[in-house]
Amino acid sequence: MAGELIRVSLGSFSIPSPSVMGILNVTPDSFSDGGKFDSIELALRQAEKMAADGAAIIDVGGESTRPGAGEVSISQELDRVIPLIEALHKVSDLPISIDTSKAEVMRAAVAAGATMINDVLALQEPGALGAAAELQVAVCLMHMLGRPRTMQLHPEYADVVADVTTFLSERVRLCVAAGIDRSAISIDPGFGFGKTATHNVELLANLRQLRTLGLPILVGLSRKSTLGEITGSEVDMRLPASIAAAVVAVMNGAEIVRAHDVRETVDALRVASAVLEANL
Ligand code: 7PM
Repeated sequence: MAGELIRVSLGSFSIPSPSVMGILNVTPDSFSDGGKFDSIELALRQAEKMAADGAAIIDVGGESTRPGAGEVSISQELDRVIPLIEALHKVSDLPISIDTSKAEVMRAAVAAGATMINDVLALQEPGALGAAAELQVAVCLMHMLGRPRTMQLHPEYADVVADVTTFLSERVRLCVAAGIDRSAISIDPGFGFGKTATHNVELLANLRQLRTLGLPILVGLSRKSTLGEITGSEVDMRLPASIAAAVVAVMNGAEIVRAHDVRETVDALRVASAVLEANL
């Protein structure tokens, strides 16, 4: 039956494939800030629940990448995520990923216990590539067309699947040239980041093309607006659509699924995993 037959190794850790990366946001809008201690306690409790529910990685993010969002200062981002990573590292053995594009946040997060950098800008910010190479941790390189403030205005591609594959292939080449171990790199097509619903569906349908890079594929589809466009459901009613998308992604070759609803996603991926393993 569904075991954990397949594993994927990323930098210093290895996880079953498929696995769920649990989303732990520490932005002011995600927790009503009744003081720092309260928000850390709340986030820790949420992380413990995600671990119990079967998450393989906890992704800590303090920078809103919401379309149209403003920028977060370095000190704000450090204040939000570093105390939480320190606390989390003390109580949990799960790999901790830091969702950031800033070199200083990467350094501080790894010093606090993070072993993965999840960068929606694929290490293109000043100093980020060098920091990741020095830190020698796992990285996830994501594709984005444009920048959060404007990326959804009128995204256009010659061929979205080919364009995303070419971009990621080039970023992987630059990362390896900068000294990052190829075995530490995962790639992500960046659903919703400078893409229409049609682009996102085309990417999901053709995810296998990304496998030509020979690297683990991570996807984030949880509650995204494309799922709202397809189903007509508001963001808090998109769990069934998110699960369907996660299962399709895994059947099409994704090994890591970034999700808000860990227990439900883990359960769904057990079914996908059993089917995939039947063909081994
Ligand atoms: C508002 C809009 C808030 C969008 C948050 C988001 C991804 C990610 C995010 C992803 C990887 C969300 C996004 N999405 N990192 N960070 N892949 N690697 O829906 O798709 O969580 S933020």
